[in-house]
Amino acid sequence: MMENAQIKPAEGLDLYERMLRIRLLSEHILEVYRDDVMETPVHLTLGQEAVAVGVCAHLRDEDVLSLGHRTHAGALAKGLPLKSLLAELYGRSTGCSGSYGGSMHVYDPEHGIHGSSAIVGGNIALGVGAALSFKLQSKEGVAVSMFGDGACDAGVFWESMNYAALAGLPVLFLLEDNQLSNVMPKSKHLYPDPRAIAANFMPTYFADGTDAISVFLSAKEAISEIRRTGRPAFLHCPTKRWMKHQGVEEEDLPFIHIDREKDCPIQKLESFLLGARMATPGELKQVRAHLEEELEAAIHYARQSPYPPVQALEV
Ligand SMILES: Cc1ncc(C[n+]2csc(CCOP(=O)(O)OP(=O)(O)O)c2C)c(N)n1
Ligand SMILES: [Mg+2]
Repeated sequence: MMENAQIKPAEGLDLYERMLRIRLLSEHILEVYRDDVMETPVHLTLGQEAVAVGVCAHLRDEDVLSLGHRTHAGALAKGLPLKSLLAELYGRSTGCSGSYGGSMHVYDPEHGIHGSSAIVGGNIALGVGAALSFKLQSKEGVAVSMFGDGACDAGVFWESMNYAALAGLPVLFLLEDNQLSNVMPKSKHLYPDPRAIAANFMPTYFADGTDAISVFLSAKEAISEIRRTGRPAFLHCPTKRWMKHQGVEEEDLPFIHIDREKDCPIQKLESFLLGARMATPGELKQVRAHLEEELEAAIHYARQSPYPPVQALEV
């Protein structure tokens, strides 16, 4: 896939920047989380950055992204400012949800994030609702429901695809398939192949979820088809979860095999951009330096921000 990629250098660099921003945030969380400065459960997206970034590259601010419990990659890729997410993780009133949401409940309507849901599968229907709203208001817009393989076990997955297909709604069903539902492998929790089932309702697409270019190209096709027809589509992206389901410990399930070099979406993109002479090592270094500065500023902003006042708890 990578060799023949039809992608412009600026698009490639943009994917790189967005993925690295997410990665640096994860690394910061790994550094400080054990000090209890972030009193929120965190579901890290280490190793999974390419899925959100490859899809969101084709979305506009007014398009909607409906997220579940694993929010960081999607939220940042869609445009939630880093400092706003970081302040939320630090429990400060300047956070994107005013400190009341934490990692699983992010909110940024300006960038098409109307909340996220920790009810596994629940957010699939919320994305369909956003697509219905676009249709009823004759607004251009695409909604993306991003969910995991675990969510495919839930009835709402089927109900949402059924209604979206029946009503003809502009929604992308984005399956970020890390092949785990908490500690349970997909083979133990999901009988059918979700893409084969989705094919009864809508066109389906596939991408290697550890490869940003693969996701970018498949998402481009899927989203342009949705914009053209106003109808739903399904995109399946197998990927790998590097960490335990929740928290800052590395995955240690005996049946999971991660090669942090081969499976790293950022390293893959780096090699591609350099190999195709779409970027120089200096340019990639510059991107990293700029992101490190941005992160430092965001950490400072978050730590300087006030906790919400006690009065805010009064109804
Ligand atoms: C309705 C519901 N059932 C169970 C849970 C507990 N739970 C939280 S995350 C999770 C696993 C979800 O797996 P998946 O949808 O594949 O997402 P991933 O964590 O892999 O990104 C479960 C079972 C929940 N939050 N909501
Ligand atoms: Mg999963």
